[in-house]
Amino acid sequence: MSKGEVYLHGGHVTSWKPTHAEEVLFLSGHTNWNSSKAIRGGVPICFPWFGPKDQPGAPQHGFARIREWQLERISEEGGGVLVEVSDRSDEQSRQLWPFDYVLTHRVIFGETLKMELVVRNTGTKPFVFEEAQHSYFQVGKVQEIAIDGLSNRYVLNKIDGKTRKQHGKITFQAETDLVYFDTADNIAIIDLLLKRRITISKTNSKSTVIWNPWSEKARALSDLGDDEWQTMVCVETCNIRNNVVRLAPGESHMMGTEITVASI
Ligand code: TA6
Repeated sequence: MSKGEVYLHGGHVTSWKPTHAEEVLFLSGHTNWNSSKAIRGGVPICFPWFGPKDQPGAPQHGFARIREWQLERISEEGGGVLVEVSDRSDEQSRQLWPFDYVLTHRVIFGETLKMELVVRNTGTKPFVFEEAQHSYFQVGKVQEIAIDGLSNRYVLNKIDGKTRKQHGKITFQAETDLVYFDTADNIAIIDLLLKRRITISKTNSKSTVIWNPWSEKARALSDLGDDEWQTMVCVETCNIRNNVVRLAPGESHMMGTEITVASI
């Protein structure tokens, strides 16, 4: 049987272990289990913006990952277990973002991990938002993995601010913070040390972020162990920057990620 975990804090998936397989997601042993902080690892939900926002009191990556969500449903679905959680706008969210919404995260833990994030505009004004399933994956050693599926895409390197075209697979030799645009294809993490290939299949997601903080930045993060950066990589299903989403009143949008693991 597969196993998984989801927290109401942030509607956040922290673990998924398919039958006879090791944990697929990375979760920091130094996470701040504090209601005002995001969990470090698993799948933080970034909404309604991604990254920093130039507004007093606006948290990095939006507020969804530090709010308390509601449990809507737990049921069996297609041989797996569906857990559905939701977050809706209130006075506190409207102080930071003056719109009405319902966010639903539908997670199916089975032999694949399927996550659907649905944003619904429940107000009377149209809005524009960014979103991410900021997934952290457990890897053998980040210096020895390769990521396939983003070749020929335009990529913004947030470290030097330059945009270029990706040629071939991505490998890691230093701090990496890359935003790929117009990416619809499957992405694979090829991990020769753990002898597995993790495939990430996205729905209605046009951007993908690849992140590893490397040693210096990891030391500056109080909720990440000094060496933990070596066994994690983020491959994030997003709609950000040029790929923001617009919703008229009454409309909704679903962005999804399905993760599969195979031995190599
Ligand atoms: O997704 C990459 C990123 O935006 C990086 O720039 C990096 O700072 C990371 O997210 C983690 O952000 P956090 O707020 O969770 O520390």
